[in-house]
Amino acid sequence: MSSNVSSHIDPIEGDFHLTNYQKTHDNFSWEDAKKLLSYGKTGKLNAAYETIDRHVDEGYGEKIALHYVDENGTKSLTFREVKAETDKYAQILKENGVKKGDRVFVFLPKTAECYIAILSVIKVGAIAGPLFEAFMEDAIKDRINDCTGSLLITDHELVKRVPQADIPSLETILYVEDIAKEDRTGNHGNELVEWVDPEDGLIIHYTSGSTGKPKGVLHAHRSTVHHIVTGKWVLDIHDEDVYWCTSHPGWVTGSVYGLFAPWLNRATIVIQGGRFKAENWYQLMEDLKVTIWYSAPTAFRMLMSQGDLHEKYDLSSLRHVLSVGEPLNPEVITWAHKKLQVRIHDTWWMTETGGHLIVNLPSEKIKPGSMGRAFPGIEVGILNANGEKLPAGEVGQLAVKAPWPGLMKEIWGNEDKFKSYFIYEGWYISGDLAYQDEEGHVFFQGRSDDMINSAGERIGPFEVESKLIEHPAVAEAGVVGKPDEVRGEIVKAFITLRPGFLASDNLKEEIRLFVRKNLSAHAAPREIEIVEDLPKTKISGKILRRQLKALEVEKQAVKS
Ligand code: 6R9
Repeated sequence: MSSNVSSHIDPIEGDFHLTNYQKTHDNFSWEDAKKLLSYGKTGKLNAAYETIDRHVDEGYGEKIALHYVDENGTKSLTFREVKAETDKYAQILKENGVKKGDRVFVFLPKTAECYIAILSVIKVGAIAGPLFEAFMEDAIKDRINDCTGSLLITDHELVKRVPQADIPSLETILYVEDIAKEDRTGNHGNELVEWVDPEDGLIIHYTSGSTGKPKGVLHAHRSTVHHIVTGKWVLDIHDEDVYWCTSHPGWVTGSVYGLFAPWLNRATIVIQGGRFKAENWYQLMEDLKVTIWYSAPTAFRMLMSQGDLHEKYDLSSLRHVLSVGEPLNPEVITWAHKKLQVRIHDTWWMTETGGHLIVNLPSEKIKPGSMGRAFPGIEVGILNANGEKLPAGEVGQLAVKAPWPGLMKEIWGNEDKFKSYFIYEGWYISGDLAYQDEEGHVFFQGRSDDMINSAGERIGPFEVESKLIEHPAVAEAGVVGKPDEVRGEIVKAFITLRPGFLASDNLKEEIRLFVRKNLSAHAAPREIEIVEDLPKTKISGKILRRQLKALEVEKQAVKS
């Protein structure tokens, strides 16, 4: 298959203001990063130490580490204060018997405590399992059960969604409200730090594929090297920066580029609670003088739909903007360039890759429609079905030469799944389809499986289908991503009804709320269509999601 898609918009030249900045990072390699960390000195490291405590030891304790913003205003903490808090949490974890390698989950809204809790788990050598704040009972149960989590840090509100009786491994629940009341000073030097090997477990993120329940992608402490280097080169972090990543640490973007990468580079980060609201976002950037901003196409499209709202705000502090998670429309890049006077730098990576692999470096030209080029030291290949490299312009499987420092360590308890990413000798297969042009720019063309990407969030159709058929009215379900202007895709469910149930809007709404209540808001179908039959394969009777999806795409083509 040859591509006929090429960008109809002229490239935007590199930002030479940024080039000067970037010069200071040139030649900073994976090896140089190791030398900055205790890794290079002792062979051991601890990502929590490197992220926060190291800066205190190096004399930056009084620098602001975070601004936490909510409806009550802004609260700021220095690196010394964040260290003291993680020490306090770490002490409590140890008193509760947490040991190296234990899985400890954190289920909190986007607050300073959420970041502190994650770091404290890592500090004592345990594996952090951050959970997205919108998860409901089944999503939480499945994840903690899968890797037998023994302890959970949450609050008195969210705990109502934790079905404790169904999670036998969960021995202890700690509440941030109670920890806050404990009066202990947290200046502990380094004695709470568990020094670990680069291959030891750091964090586990659950992510969806097209079949089965979400998989636990386990990352190792060695990823720190990937985080610090891409934080410098791609995020372009410098000491004076105020950095804002809008993602919750329950998603890999929120942990790697919301917490690790900026703090490894000693940035002041912004943590904002609450949902998307254009006015609040612009106001926050003006008030805190945000200089680097990492968000997602859906958010940019929502801002773009607000017309000239941005004119009411002073956004002149912004110097570097990045995007991730879903295709970034050329129109959005042009809008931001004209109206906000910034270039949006797309980045491509996945939960499994642990860090950026395809990027638009600040000093290079951007081709709207392309995700960028391979990060220095990374080899990208577009492969055919035999695992052979295709020439420029041909669409194939987007693959990356393995390994690299941030690559996942394993899929929890599922070696077959892990191996399925490496079916061609030496390559990691992403599941995305793409082509590369003569200059190496990579153009995303879709997924090769049925995974849904709604507003940058990965949703596995199987998980939603399984939940749908738990509803008494639903006989069978096929779930697909329906193209959508703002969200990229929305979750659309085709269902057949059990005998005795009549199709109605009320029933559809009830079924939608059933998924929302038991699984999560983002996975609940925005559209449900009741059909007589679902298309199936003749031999095995599998539901043909591809056919359902083709129908949706056709319907939309007719409309437009
Ligand atoms: C970090 C993250 C990974 C999937 C990936 C691809 C899609 C990510 C993209 C993009 C187009 C980009 N994706 N970045 N699609 N342009 N710049 O998103 O991880 O949640 O695991 O999703 O997201 O399909 O395979 P994750």
